[in-house]
Amino acid sequence: MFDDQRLRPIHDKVMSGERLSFEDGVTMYRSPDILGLGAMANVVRERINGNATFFNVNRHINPTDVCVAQCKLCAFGKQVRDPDGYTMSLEQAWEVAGRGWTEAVTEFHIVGGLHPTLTLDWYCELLRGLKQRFPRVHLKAFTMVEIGYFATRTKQTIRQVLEKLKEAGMDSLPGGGAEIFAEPVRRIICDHKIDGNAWIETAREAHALGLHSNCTMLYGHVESEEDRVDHLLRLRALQDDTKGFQTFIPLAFHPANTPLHHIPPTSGFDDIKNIAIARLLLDNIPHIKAYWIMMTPRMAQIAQRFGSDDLDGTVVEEKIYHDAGATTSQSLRRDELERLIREAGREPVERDTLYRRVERGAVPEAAFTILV
Ligand code: V47
Repeated sequence: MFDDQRLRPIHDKVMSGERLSFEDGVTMYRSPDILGLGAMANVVRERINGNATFFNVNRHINPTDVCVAQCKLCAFGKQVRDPDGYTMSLEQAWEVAGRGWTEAVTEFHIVGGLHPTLTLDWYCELLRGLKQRFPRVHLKAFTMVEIGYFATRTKQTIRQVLEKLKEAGMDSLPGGGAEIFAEPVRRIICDHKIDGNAWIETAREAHALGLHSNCTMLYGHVESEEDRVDHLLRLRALQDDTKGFQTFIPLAFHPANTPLHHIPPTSGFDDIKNIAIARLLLDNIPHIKAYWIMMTPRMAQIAQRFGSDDLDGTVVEEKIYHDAGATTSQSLRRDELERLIREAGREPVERDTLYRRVERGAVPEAAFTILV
């Protein structure tokens, strides 16, 4: 089964359910045996999620791309005085949310730049207005980085900010902004962002308030294999404490239009390896998402046999990856997602943000039921 004999002891551990170590992680990243890694990851994926591949019907909303952080990894954030930058009014954001309301969206995914003047009250009002207009839609809003920024700007604690946003309608948090926790790497790719410890501690606070979140890792820039494993194991350690992460999403760095444009894009080989290794190391996080916008639908489909059990959703409008040169479409219909999943031999399962099954009626665009 293995081209690379170094994977044998890892295989024995995986089969007996033993936790993998830091050294195992580095060995896997250094191994070219993508089929061996994929076979092991597939065993774990089927153990946890059977034959299901999950997707959801969601819409992204990015209220502003104006950002004081100016991370080198990013092509989305615009400087305060950049004429190309935009900031929606509350009415515009609510209007955008309703655009293309043909698939009975179950989730709004809301993230934006670190804006210099928008207030926490403005963000609370944004959420309240969305809940008023779309009461059944789950609001997955604001990365740990945005939460940290709101706290600094308003001189409140992380907990106070989270409580206010939760009260206004925030249901959970997306996984962005984690990048790579190792400080020397962070100094190069995102030096003005909160540090790795602050990201972890903000997630801990959110989980303690009963808010679930996702988590991510940005790979394929200046990080080492050790940095990747360190990042994954720090996520795993937090999950041991809180059980608050729902899904992990490995994110391939897209260099176009960023100050790091000289870095070559990741290969399909590395993208698939990251899915498989995440599935093997993150034994306590239930889902591994192959974000089709980032990987392309073709690779996200292949990933369903290499450890992933989720494709993300319909998305509708995507800016962060498309500003950085993504050539994927901006949206997929429900039936297109289902076809990709079926062709991979998996059972398509529409989920809500909390991974409860969603049932559609005779007119799927009109109504849905969340099965508890
Ligand atoms: O935090 C920014 C990354 C993230 C680039 O939680 C870039 O369900 C590659 O977190 N190249 C945002 N990546 C996306 C994200 C996400 C996406 C889908 C689902 C979920 C979820 C979360 O994208 C950022 C950053 O890590 N990013 N710029 C770039 N040039």
